[in-house]
Amino acid sequence: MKSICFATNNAHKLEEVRAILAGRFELLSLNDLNFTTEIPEPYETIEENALAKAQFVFSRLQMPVIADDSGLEIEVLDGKPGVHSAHYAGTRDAQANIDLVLKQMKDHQNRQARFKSVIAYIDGEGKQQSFEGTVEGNITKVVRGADGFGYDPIFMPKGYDRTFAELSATEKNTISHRKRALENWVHCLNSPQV
Ligand code: ITT
Repeated sequence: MKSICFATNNAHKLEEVRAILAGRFELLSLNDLNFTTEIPEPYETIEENALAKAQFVFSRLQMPVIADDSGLEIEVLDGKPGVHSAHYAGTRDAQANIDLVLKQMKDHQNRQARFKSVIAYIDGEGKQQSFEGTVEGNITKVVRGADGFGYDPIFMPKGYDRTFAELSATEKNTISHRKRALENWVHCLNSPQV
């Protein structure tokens, strides 16, 4: 089975991606590879940061790498928190981030939002590609559910009456932005090269 490093320090992402890719790759975490250097995310777009994370790790480990950069884009907030999702309220505190979003959304009827994930892949030879996945939904007025991570308790995917935090991990991993981006990547890997 092909070994690939997943360049993330987010244990929830690691768990989700391991479940989504189960049986297809041996996914090595930064921890498995004793990689402890902090990975910079200097850019103002999700696309650029995904690639930057993969490049940073590839340049040091010289092995196939994937990285995920992701975020929640809310229509009436002009796409915020977006690339700043992880630290939106100033720290990595998920509850503080949620509280800030709910406060900013207090007077808005339009609750449309989407999660976006970009998976950057660098193969063993250094060839780079990126794959996007999105899931549309709405921001709830109150927090609902305890599973998942980040903004899951306030994101209700279109067609569901439960938030991501009320869905089982299997249900979330069937429809999520991360699943869709990974699916695009795997599809490309399996397609004959021209
Ligand atoms: P790594 O960079 O180490 O992968 P990170 O958490 O810093 O981990 P990002 O910079 O990509 O990752 O920030 C993504 C943030 O967007 C994440 O911390 C959550 O706040 C939010 N987010 C992304 N995907 C999410 C999901 O599936 N459910 C809930 N929140 C999510």
